[in-house]
Amino acid sequence: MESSSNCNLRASSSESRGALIVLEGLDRSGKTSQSSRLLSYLAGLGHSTELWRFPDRSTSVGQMISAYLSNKSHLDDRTIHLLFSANRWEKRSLMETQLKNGTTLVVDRYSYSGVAFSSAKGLDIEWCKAPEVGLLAPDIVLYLDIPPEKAAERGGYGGERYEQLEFQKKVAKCYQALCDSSWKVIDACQPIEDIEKQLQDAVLDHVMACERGRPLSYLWPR
Ligand code: Z5A
Ligand code: MG
Repeated sequence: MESSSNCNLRASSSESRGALIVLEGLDRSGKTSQSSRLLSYLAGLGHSTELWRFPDRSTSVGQMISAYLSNKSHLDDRTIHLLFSANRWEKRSLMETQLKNGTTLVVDRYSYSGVAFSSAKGLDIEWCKAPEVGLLAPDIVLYLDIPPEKAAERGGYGGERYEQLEFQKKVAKCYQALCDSSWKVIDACQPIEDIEKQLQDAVLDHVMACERGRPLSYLWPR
């Protein structure tokens, strides 16, 4: 019995898969720009790769989130938190399918945005993490680190709800509380091309390890 379950473990841990790569950071830290560049880089090396982003505004849950972010609707803080989480859960099984098919996913914002933005409003961090438990854990989190004042200087802070300097300062502190060994922190004040190169260097080992059969893991890793 024991030896057969060990065999199963070995079998499942040697299945090749794609890597789950997440980009996180404050508004205007460069996540979307760098996600596209990373996608092109990995695709150019011949890896099957897709670009994902959260919130995914194309779903009905995503449309409720979009209306909230653009101040067209008002929702209680816990309600919107759970909608952001639901928006990830509705994509979870597709995410697993794609990874198991060998596709690497470059994901622009994930559960860390969910927890950082909601806990910045004063919600308990453990309460914020709870609905994320069981989602797939990233193989690496690329955190684009920028002082909130510098991010604000990049312009483009427009109508969306969280695009305010004082709030972004609180979010930055909340992100710090989430940083663990799966994170690679990159100075996001550098030139775009320098950051791009550092991200490329950071992901390759993970992509290869996943191709060699690193098992999937789940939030939140200990
Ligand atoms: N949110 C949440 O509350 N809970 C959740 O669970 C999730 C999200 C998933 C959605 O934002 C909002 O939802 C977000 C968090 C919250 N609210 N806030 N704040 P979004 O992801 O849709 O936001 P966005 O419109 O994509 O903006 P962004 O993410 O803030 O920007 P970015 O992607 O990090 O930056 P960028 O678009 O790549 O670059 C911004 C500008 O800076 C642009 O002009 C670039 O050319 C420039 N840039 C980029 N890099 C550099 C460097 N290195 N130097 C100089 N200039 C640069
Ligand atoms: Mg973006």
